[in-house]
Amino acid sequence: MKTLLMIKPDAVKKRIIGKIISILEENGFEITGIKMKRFSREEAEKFYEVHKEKPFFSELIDFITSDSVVGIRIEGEDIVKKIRDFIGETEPKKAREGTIRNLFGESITKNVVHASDTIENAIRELKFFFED
Ligand code: 3AN
Repeated sequence: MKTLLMIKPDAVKKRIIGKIISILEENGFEITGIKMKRFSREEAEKFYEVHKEKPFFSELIDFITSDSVVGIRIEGEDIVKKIRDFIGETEPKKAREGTIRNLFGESITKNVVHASDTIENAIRELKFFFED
């Protein structure tokens, strides 16, 4: 099974890409792909299309296109759920201690990383970064 963890622009600006990758490796996660890119507005709107009716949608698109992002493919058993648990809750203040969002997140928008929430979304989201 595969999932996508995406490092967001706030983390790229803070120069903690390496730190996040180290934390994943130190915790035994198997990284099988890494790609940095900058989303166009159109692509970002497609990536986050499930949120298009939400009041925060334009803020989310402005933020995610404000700098590059890094797509990380991680493989393993039950990996979608394991990575979701590992990043912590959307709101960093509520995220469990030691999770990536708890350690580095500033706000509900600037929350460092995204991770696919279902197997179907993982397949869909990985295509924004990787061909196979
Ligand atoms: P998660 O990334 O934990 O699955 P979702 O799917 O609820 O969270 O939200 C998608 C993204 O939209 C989040 N990563 C977050 O940055 C942003 N977001 C969610 N809720 C809000 C909100 N109330 N205000 C601003 N941005 C939000």
